Amino acid sequence: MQITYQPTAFCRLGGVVALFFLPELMLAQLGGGATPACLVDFSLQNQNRMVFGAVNTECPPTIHSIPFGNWGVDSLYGRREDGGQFQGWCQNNHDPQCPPVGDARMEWNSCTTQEPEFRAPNCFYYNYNACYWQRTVTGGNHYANNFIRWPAACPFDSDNDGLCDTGGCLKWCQVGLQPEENYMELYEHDPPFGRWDLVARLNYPAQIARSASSTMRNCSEGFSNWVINLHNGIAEADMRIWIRGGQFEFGGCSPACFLP
Ligand SMILES: [Ca+2]
Ligand SMILES: [Ca+2]
Repeated sequence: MQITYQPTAFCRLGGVVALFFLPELMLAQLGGGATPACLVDFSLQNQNRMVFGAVNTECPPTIHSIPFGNWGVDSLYGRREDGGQFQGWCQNNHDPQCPPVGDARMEWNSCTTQEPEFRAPNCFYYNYNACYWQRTVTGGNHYANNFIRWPAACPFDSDNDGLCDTGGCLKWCQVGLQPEENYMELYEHDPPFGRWDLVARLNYPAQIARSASSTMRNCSEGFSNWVINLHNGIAEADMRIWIRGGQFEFGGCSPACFLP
């Protein structure tokens, strides 16, 4: 069976958008019920995390860790976790004001305006900008690990020299996010009950990552640029897309050409 793909039919897949090109795909041969595709693995990362506005998710009356909390991230491709998705600066191993809620937690003061006791300036509860702001003390965090499966054409010999030159992963080693898709929602975690309180939403402009090199079989590593969120008066961080790799899934393809 021969099918001609219409690019507009799959340029949007699960919220991912191909921003830079809409390739004229070659005729694809399908068989065996499987579909050829380029599977791209990626992560979303943040860095330079900073908090300077009103956050009141861990204030009295509460029974656990006033005023500190560990934060997780919801995004289009990842769900919040009580781990290291948006690390702060206060670590229970080293900083006595942080509650003992787990070795890896790097927490944030999460009661910044409601209670006079925890307001800035206070060098016990703020570690940056003359003890008015908070800034992370660690580097890049991953807040989503996911993959996208692009429908792709079978490898094809367009000039009849016996070598495949079109199709496969060649044009699909990329992951893009439109502005409405590119956000981090920060949540503060309450350990004993597994409850989460919304801290802030960080919105970002469009971003795209492309592999440094693409072949019909594989995608190499690649990164988008770092970009900072639109100002929200509460928190900020840079984000980027990291393509970890990718590979072509042959589906029903049996290319009648040599695949380098
Ligand atoms: Ca809380
Ligand atoms: Ca060829």
